[in-house]
Amino acid sequence: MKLRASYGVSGNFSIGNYDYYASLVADNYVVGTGVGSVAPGLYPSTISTPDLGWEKTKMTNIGLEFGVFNMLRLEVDVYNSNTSDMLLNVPTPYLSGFSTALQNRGKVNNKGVEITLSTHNTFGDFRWSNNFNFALNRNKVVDLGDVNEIVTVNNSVLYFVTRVGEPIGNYYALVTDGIFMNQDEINIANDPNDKRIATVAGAKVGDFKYVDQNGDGVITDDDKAIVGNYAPKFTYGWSTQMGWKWFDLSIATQGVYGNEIANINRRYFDSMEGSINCMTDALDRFISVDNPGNGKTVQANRSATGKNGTISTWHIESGSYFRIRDITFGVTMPKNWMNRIGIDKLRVYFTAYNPFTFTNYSGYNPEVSNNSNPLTPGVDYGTYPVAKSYVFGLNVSF
Ligand SMILES: [Ca+2]
Repeated sequence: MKLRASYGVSGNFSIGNYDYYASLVADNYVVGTGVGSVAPGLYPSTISTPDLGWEKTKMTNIGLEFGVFNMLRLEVDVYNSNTSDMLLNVPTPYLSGFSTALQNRGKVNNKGVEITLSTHNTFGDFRWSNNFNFALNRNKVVDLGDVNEIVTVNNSVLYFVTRVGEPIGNYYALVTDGIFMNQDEINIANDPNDKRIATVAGAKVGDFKYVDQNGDGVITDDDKAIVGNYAPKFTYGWSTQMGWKWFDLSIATQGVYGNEIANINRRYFDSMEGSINCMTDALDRFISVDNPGNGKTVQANRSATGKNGTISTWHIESGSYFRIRDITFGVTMPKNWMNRIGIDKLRVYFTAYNPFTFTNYSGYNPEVSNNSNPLTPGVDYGTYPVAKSYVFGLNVSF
């Protein structure tokens, strides 16, 4: 058994080279009178940040290692880290001529646990080893300089908020509250003296109702709330290797639990506007007062009314999954048989890569494309599916 502890300061300089300079991009400009003439010119494409520096992370780590002969080994690491001068692409006022600027801004705390357990056992002819890993991380924004929150927009429709006291990069959207089931509900919503149901401008029976976060009786942009984050509650993995006489089998798996994905593909697949093919969610849609579907899915409408087209919890999904990365089954021919035909070793194997993924996520792949901007993670706007592949192989040595 071994106990270790460490403390250190590290820098992250994932600033591109010369990012503090304003860079110029070639463009044409019209000069002269009348229609003028086109002259080649340059315009600044990024804002200059002359005092841009490294991120600094101070990390404390305590680790425990525990082993029982060669059969079992357990490692537990607990860490607490504080990053200051974070490198963030922060939105800037449009009158500066730029939408974002790379700045050193704020402090964030990360704490977490990493556990690995490995076992190696032999029972007669049977060999078996396992590897388990588990990791949990929590991040929390401690300070953002002179503001309390940074709101960032992605693809012009999806909002994120990074707020002091919360994790980095939360989805920031309206929260749906079922649908308007009948005209009475619409009338209540449109009555300014009746706050039981908040007004959704232009909404008809069969459209979304929303939670009125600020209680003013009207659904507006101010009713956006934190509705999820791409950072998982924990990640885990298990791999195993087994061997018995001539046979070997190995399996590697991996999982993520407790995160959310902003599946903004649903703006098209699940809009019920019929501009492209819909998901099977359309089967549960509101059809009429007597046939309201599951009460959560809006009516089909060639052009959405109310706020059906606005990003809301309708577009946010659980991103938890468990994936079998690969399975390999092999057979090694008995040596004495092979030697008779002049072969030293012959192994036949079959491998399946990514054969199974268990998830409720409706998109192609819950490992969605990550933007380079840490303030806007977890956006699925057409993530490529992972390929399944099956390989038959033969290892021969003479
Ligand atoms: Ca409101």
